Amino acid sequence: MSQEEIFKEAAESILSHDKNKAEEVAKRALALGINPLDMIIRGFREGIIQVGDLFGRGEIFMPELLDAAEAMKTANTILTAAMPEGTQQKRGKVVIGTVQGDIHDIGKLLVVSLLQVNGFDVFDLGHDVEIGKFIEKALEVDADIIGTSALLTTTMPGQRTLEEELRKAGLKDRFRTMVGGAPVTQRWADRIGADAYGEDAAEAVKKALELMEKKIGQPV
Ligand code: B1M
Repeated sequence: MSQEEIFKEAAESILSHDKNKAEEVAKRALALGINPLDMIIRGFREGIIQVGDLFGRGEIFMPELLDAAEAMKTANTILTAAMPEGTQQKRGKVVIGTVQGDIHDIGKLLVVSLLQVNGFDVFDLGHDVEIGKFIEKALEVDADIIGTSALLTTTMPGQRTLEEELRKAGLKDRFRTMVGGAPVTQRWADRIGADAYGEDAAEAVKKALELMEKKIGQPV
């Protein structure tokens, strides 16, 4: 079986919101030696995007969306657990979460895994996180970066609130901020004054490394 065929099977397992199938395909891909990240990005993610489009067009409803998300999370868990351990050298501390009012966490979990694999210490606050909690945790662990994920246009303003709260508390220079999530753009990041925007998990790692390099003035 070719990689393309197994990617297609992965997407189909999400489209048919079949958790058992998603689990079986994820495990089979690992047994075949397929890169777990490729499997998520080129396989399962394609399925969840199509599910989102069907939901947006009113062709499927909440129960199907929930089941598809569950199948996606099952595959994600299996595949991210199979990613290589992070490097010994710690590259920085990141506090991350999905903003208040927003329970989407599949993409954020992917960002967390990739940051960990790339040597970051990650403090994941979960989803539906009050803005104050990001600052509280960042102070507690002396974080370098605060990352926020927003999947809804209605919750994106939480990312702006974080910038405002950091400025009000005189902490804007102490922590770098990174924003991401499907409706988030570089333009939005610039508009609210975030230090970086990550389009996907791989870019989130690249931007986090750049922020650390700027902070310490040398490659990390
Ligand atoms: Co919801 N949902 N959902 N949903 N859902 C969307 C986002 C939507 C676009 C679907 C649609 O209508 N077409 C739409 C939003 C519309 C809008 O705001 N304009 C929507 C809606 C409306 C809703 C509800 C309001 C539905 C309702 O109740 N009527 C409701 C809201 C609940 C809430 O949050 N309060 C809701 C609920 C749900 C489920 C619970 C069923 C489920 C989430 C389950 C979970 O996450 N545990 C769900 C899902 C699965 C989706 C879609 C289909 C898929 C999201 C996903 O997992 N994508 C989504 C459609 C879509 O996005 N096309 C949709 C895959 C994931 C790998 O990608 O999350 O984009 P993504 O993450 C990427 C990048 O964005 C980036 O890297 C990740 C990895 O590459 N990234 C970062 C993310 N965070 C980052 C942070 C960074 C950097 C990069 O730095 C810090």
